[in-house]
Amino acid sequence: MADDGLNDPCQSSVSDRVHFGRISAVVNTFDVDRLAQVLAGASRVALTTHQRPDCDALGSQLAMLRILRYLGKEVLAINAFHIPRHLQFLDPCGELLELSQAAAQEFLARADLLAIVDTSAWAQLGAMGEVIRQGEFRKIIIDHHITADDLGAERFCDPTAEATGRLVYRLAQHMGMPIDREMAWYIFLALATDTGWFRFTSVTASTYQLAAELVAYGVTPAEVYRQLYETESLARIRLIGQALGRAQLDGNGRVIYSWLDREDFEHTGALPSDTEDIINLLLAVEGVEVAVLFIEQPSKAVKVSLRSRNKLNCAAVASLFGGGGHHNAAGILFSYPWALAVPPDMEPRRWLRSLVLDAVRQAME
Ligand SMILES: [Mn+2]
Repeated sequence: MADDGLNDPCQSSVSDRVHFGRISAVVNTFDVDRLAQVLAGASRVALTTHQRPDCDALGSQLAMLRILRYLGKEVLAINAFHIPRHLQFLDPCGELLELSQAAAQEFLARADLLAIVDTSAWAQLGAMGEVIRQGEFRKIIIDHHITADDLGAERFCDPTAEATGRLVYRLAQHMGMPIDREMAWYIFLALATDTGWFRFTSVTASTYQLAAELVAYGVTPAEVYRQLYETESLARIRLIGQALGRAQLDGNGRVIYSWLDREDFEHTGALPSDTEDIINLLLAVEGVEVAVLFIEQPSKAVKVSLRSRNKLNCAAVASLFGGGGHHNAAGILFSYPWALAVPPDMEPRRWLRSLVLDAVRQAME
C-alpha cells in the first residue's frame, strides 16, 4: 500500500526526462517474448526489489523466484533491506536474502543476470544501487511505474499494469508454468495491495478478471486481508491512538498534523516501524489537503512525513529543510542535535513543528 509517490503522474514531466538521468517510461516496453528470450539465455539469475518493500515488490520477487526455478535456473532473491515485521508472513521459508549475507555476495559475484522488479529508481535501491553500477552481469527491469531513472538495464515495463505482479503473471503464463495456489497468492497480494484493494483509478474490468482467475486458483481474499491488516500488535494500535488523538487542523482546515514523541514509543511499547500508514489515516479527514506527521526517533532526531492530495508539492517543502521525495509524498529528517537555534522560551519539538507548518502554509498560498 505504501507507494511513495512514484506513481504520481506529476513526476513524468518533460523536464524530468531531460534532467537527472531520467528516461521516458510512459512507453510500454513489456515484450514477453523478448523477456523469455533473455531469461532463457541466463544461467544464474539474481532478483532484487525496492527498499521499504510492499506486497507488490515481495510478491513479484517471490513469484519470479518460482518462475526461474521452473525454468531450471540457478536463482537467488537478494535485497538491500530487512523484511519488515508485518510482511514476514510472505516469506516463511526465508527465501529472501539480505545483501550483507555471504551467500548473497558470493552469488552476485558469479550471476549472469540481475532482474530488478517493481522499481526503476536509484533512490529506492539503497546499497543495491552500487551492486547494479558495478556488476558485470546483464541487467533487466520488470516494472509498472511511470517514472524511471536510467539504471543501465533493459526495460520490461508496462505503465498500464496496476501491479508488477500482473507482468510476472503474464510471464508465468507465457512460459506455460502451471499456476498453483501459492503462485496465485503472491500475484493476488501484489494486485490487491497495489490497487488499494481494487479501488484506485488504475483499476479496470480486467483487474477484477485477473482477481477472479487468481481466486479460482484457490486464493481466499478474506484470509489474505486478515494476514495483511488484522495482525496488528496492541502496541501499534495504541500508538495510532496517540497520533490520532492529538491531530490538529491548521491552515483553515486544509492541513492536518500530529506527532509522536519518544515517550509515546516507551509508553506503548511500539517500534519505530509501527508508524507505517498513520499519515494516511490523518489524510482521511474531510477537506484536508495535506497531512504532516512528526515522529521523534530514539536518537532524538525528528522524522517528518508529508502527504498531499496533489495541490501541495511535498518535495518542494521538504527540500527547504534538506529533505526530499515526490509531489504527493516526501520526508525530512532533522538529525539531533538539530542545526537550528531554538528560542529559549519555546519547547524545542513544538518549535520545530511550527517551522515546518509555517513552510507548508506558505507553500499552499
Ligand atoms: Mn508496484
